[in-house]
Order: sequence, then C-alpha cells, then structure tokens
Amino acid sequence: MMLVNETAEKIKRMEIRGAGRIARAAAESLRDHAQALSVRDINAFRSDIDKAAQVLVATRPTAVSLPNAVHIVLAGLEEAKTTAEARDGVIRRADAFIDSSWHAVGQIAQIGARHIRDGDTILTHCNSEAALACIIEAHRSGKKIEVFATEVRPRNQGLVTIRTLNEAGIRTNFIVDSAVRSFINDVDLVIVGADAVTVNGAVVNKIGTSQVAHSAAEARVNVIVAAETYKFAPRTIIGELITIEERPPQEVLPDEVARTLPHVTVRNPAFDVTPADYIDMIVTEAGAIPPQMAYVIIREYLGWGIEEFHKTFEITTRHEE
Ligand code: RI2
Repeated sequence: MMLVNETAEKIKRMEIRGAGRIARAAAESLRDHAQALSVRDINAFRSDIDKAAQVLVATRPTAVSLPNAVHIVLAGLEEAKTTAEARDGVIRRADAFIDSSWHAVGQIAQIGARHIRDGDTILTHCNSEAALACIIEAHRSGKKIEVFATEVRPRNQGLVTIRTLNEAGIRTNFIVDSAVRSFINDVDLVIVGADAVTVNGAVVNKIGTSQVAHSAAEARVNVIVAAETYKFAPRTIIGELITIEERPPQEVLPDEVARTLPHVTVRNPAFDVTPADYIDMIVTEAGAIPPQMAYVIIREYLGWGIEEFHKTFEITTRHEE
C-alpha cells in the first residue's frame, strides 16, 4: 500500500524519480488512498481525494506527467453519484493509467529502436526510462550499438543509466557532463527523455539537455526525444510556462563549504528548456512526430483542445459577473 504523504516525501527527496515513475507512483498512491478512505459522504470523499491530489502535485513542479496522471485518475469524480462509484472510478482509472504507462514505454521502445541504425553510437543524458527502452530494444534486436552516458551532476542519475546499460550488455562510455562537446563528433544520435513537452514542441528535461542538443546541432547529429503522451503540457496552449524546479543548494555544495564563501550563491535548477529547433523527432507511443506537432498530441491524446480552455474561461467569467 502506498500512502499519499509517504509517496509525496519520496518524490520530493527524489527517492522516487523520473517523470514516468513519479506519475505512476502518484496514481498508485491515489488509488490506495481511495481504497482505504472510509468516509460515507460523497462530498467529503471528493474533498479528501482532492487534498491528496494537491499534496502529490505540489511535490515537484516541472514534470507535467504528475498533474496529467492526477487529472486522468480524478476524471469523472465530479459526476460520480455515490462514494462507492467515486471510489471504483479512482481505482479503475489509476490501474488503467499505470497499465497504459507501461504499455507506452514498450511502444516507444519499438518505434524509437527503428530509428537507431546498426553500428550507431548514441549519447544519452540523465536517466530516462523511455530513452533507455529505445536503446535497449535496438540492442536486443541485434544492432551493434555503443553509448555515451553523462554523469548528470548534481544527483548523478548517470550512475543509474550506466548500471542499466551494463546489465543489458551494451558497450558504454561514462563521461562528465562537460565532456559532451569533446565527444559529440563520435556520436551518431542523441536520445533523451522529457519531463514536459510544450505546445510549440520545446522539451523540458534534465539540466544540461539544451547544451547537449546545442552541441548536437552544431555537429549535425540528430536529437530524438522519447516521451509518452502524458508528458505533453496542456496548459502551455494558453501560454502558461513550465516552472523550472530549483533544488536545494546542498545538492551542489555542502553547507560547511558554502559557509566559508559568503559572497557565493549556489544556483541549482533541475531542468532546462530545449527549443523545438534543436529537436528532430519526438517518439511517443502514438508514433514519431516532429516537435511542431505537439498540439495534435495534446488535443487528440490528452483530450485538451483550445476550446476546453475557452469553456473554462467562459465559466470563470460568468462566475465573476
Ligand atoms: P522518464 C527525469 O527527471 C530526467 O530529467 C529524465 O530525462 C526525465 O525525468 C524523464 O524520465 P528527474 O526525476 O520518464 O531525474 O523517461 O529529475 O524515465
């Protein structure tokens, strides 16, 4: 059983991390919470579930997979007539989301692997389940590939990546983040994951991704982003920006060192934005698309069209009047 507060703490501390994993963990803990909740009144049930959802969404602001997963799990809660119906709905939708999330990663692996050629050297940054699934599937299908994996300061997610690649038996070079440009000419393809994709096809991913993409563009190396459809950010349709999480300075510099440097401020943004111009393709479970087609994914697969927002605005305006 996954408790909401415990799950939220683990997501904050990054014990549970990775945009896909945090989305599934949120869905799972909402499901378990709904199952255990013993209130009889439908309104009390709704407000308790809403509170739990808010606690989860507040943990990390950037990965849009988290609010998207919560939105999917809670869809229909308002229409439910009884507590039993509301509870069953949450459980059913959470299970369906978790299943479809795993299925999506599998589909992305199949589609992404087709874009990896025999003999390719691939560079990846951070630790993305979706990106690694493409690489591992290409290897499994018999293509001879080699990987460059970055260290990923300050949280060293690169260590998780090289363990996974090593386990799969893939030849891997482990490099510090600042060595990307030195090796980019040895690389045929960059594959990374995403925490969020905006309506104009910009990709928000681990800090350093935009530098990697910039080096790749300069060296004419293609960049593929592996992202499930629930990583696309509906609210960017109305111009909302993705909040970039800034994490504690202690992740970069221990307090005892920082204390000796009173004029120094540590800045620790966890993510950066790579513009669509630096991305050749986004591989989703619905197919491989150019980044400029992001709106289609938001509309067709997440069910948010521009009209939805207009409707919301109309309702708000009417209330205000
Ligand atoms: P998957 C991670 O964020 C990385 O930025 C990674 O590229 C992205 O989520 C997507 O990962 P963090 O939680 O969903 O390490 O593909 O900050 O696993």
